[in-house]
Amino acid sequence: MKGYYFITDSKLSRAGNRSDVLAAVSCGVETIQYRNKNAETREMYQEALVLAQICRDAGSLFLINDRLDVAMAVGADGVHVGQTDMPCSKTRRLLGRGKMIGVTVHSLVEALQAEREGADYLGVSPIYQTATKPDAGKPAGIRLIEEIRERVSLPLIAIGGINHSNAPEVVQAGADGLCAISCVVAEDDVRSQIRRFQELFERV
Ligand code: 3NM
Repeated sequence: MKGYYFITDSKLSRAGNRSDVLAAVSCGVETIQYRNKNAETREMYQEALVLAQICRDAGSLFLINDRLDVAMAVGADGVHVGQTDMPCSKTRRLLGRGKMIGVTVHSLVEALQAEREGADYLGVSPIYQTATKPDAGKPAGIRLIEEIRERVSLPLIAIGGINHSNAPEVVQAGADGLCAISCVVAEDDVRSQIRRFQELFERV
């Protein structure tokens, strides 16, 4: 797992999740995560069905944030869980070996635990201050990426307050990939915002 990683945000999106996901897959984004903290289950299921098909057609991985049930119902490629969601070890038992599990970590201790519990990749967060997730907690800075990089060989996806000016230091610190939400989906041209991040990975 490498490069720009896309997460939906229907509250911040100008064009809507479907349009954003179409833009992301047209840029060749490897992993798309459907995250929706506000929808009822039925709405989430129906939207996930549509997005899963778009990703399948494009050959992108489709993951769902937190909702293992929705992921299983739509045949997603896996789930992404946080520290207050279903534990990674349990998620693995429910989901099986063939699916992908990402775990958000805020410290080296959490990273080592997620690795032991069978995570496929780690979301390292929050790197910088972000208004997109009000409960994200205190920014860890790029030192957390360096610290985890030294001890863990899983792919690391950095998230939280990342933009075009701070992204280079995030990659330099050892992140395999990064996610930036507000500075992509809240802009007019989602594709060109994504391309700018992808070009960064092509350079390094
Ligand atoms: N998770 P932006 S921060 C979805 O810290 C998410 O776990 C975070 O949005 C975490 O790129 C975040 O606009 C939002 O800062 C990131």
